[in-house]
Order: sequence, then structure tokens, then C-alpha cells
Amino acid sequence: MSISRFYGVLLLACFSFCVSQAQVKEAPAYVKVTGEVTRPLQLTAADLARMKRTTVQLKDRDGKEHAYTGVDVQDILNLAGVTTGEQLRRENLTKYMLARCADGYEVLFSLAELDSAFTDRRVILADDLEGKPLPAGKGPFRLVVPGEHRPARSCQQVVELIIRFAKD
Ligand SMILES: Nc1nc2c(c(=O)[nH]1)N[C@H]1C(S)=C(S)[C@@H](COP(=O)(O)O)O[C@H]1N2
Ligand SMILES: [Mo]
Repeated sequence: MSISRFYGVLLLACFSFCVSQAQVKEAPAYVKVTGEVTRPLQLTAADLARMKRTTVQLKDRDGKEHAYTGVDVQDILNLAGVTTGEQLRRENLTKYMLARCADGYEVLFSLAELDSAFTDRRVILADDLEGKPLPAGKGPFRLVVPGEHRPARSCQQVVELIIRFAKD
């Protein structure tokens, strides 16, 4: 192989590597909790492992049930110093949580939807699917929202939970 041909092949290899990296946007190994919080967090799987664990069922888009385990989102909000429970009154009821994912997908919940003072339905930040870490494209962290007709708010590859006021 001539030297120029060798460099040509090398250049092409580098280029295709860069393109493939740009397409596969890996989620980091932590979830940030930011915005209207008194304690911003960066939670790793090790942090979640130390917290109270909850398992909920979710039907995937093909209607098949799966058991996801993780931490109640309300416990995470409490840790970050977000207004929950008794504090969730008046203007605090206009706060929401925006979940942002590695692929740019975003979903929103009013804080009351996540609060045990308002509902028994528990939304969790899951890091475990039937005893194993979530598969690469879905993890490391996924919101699991039981009791809805579609799994569209059960967002995968969560990177950040952002708390904001709706009226700013
Ligand atoms: N990050 C991210 N999460 C996502 C989506 C997405 O496009 N990006 N799609 C949602 C939609 S529309 C569906 S139906 C479910 C599919 O989840 P499943 O693969 O477990 O069936 O993921 C949800 N979570
Ligand atoms: Mo969907």
C-alpha cells in the first residue's frame, strides 16, 4: 500500500469513527437535579442503591409488562430540598419537573403528580430492569410512570431533572 493510500484509509477510518460517535449519544453515569432546589444533586447508581428501593410495573410499547426497580422521585426531590408534601401549597403548586434525556427528549410533570400527599401512584427513577442494569439505549436511568395508557412519559437515558415555576 502506498503511503498516500495508507493515510487516505486512516483518514476515512477516523472520519467514520467520529460520525459513529456523534450518532450514539451515551447518557452519563449520573442524573443531575437542578433548578428550584436548595441542594443541587448529581446522583449516581451508587447513590440510588443506598436509598429506599421501589419496584413498579410498566407495559412497553408492545403491551408486555416489565418490572423496573429504582427510587421514588419524591424521595429524590426531598433530598434536593424541593417543596413536597405539606409545603406543596399555593404558588408551589405551579412548580413542575422537566425530565431531560440524552437524546433531547423531554417530559414534564407537575410536582403534585409526583407527590404522595396528592396521589398513590409512584413515579420512580429506575436503574434496574428485572434484576439487571437497564440496556444501553434505555439507561443507565429511566423514569418509570405506571398507570398511564402509553409509556411515552417513561423517558429513557435521563440526564437531568429540572424543577421550575410555571409562571416566571
Ligand atoms: N429518551 C427517550 N425516552 C423515551 C422516548 C424517546 O424517544 N426518548 N420515547 C418514549 C415513547 S413514545 C415510548 S412508547 C417508550 C417506549 O419504551 P419501551 O422501549 O420500553 O417500550 O419510551 C418513551 N421514552
Ligand atoms: Mo410511544
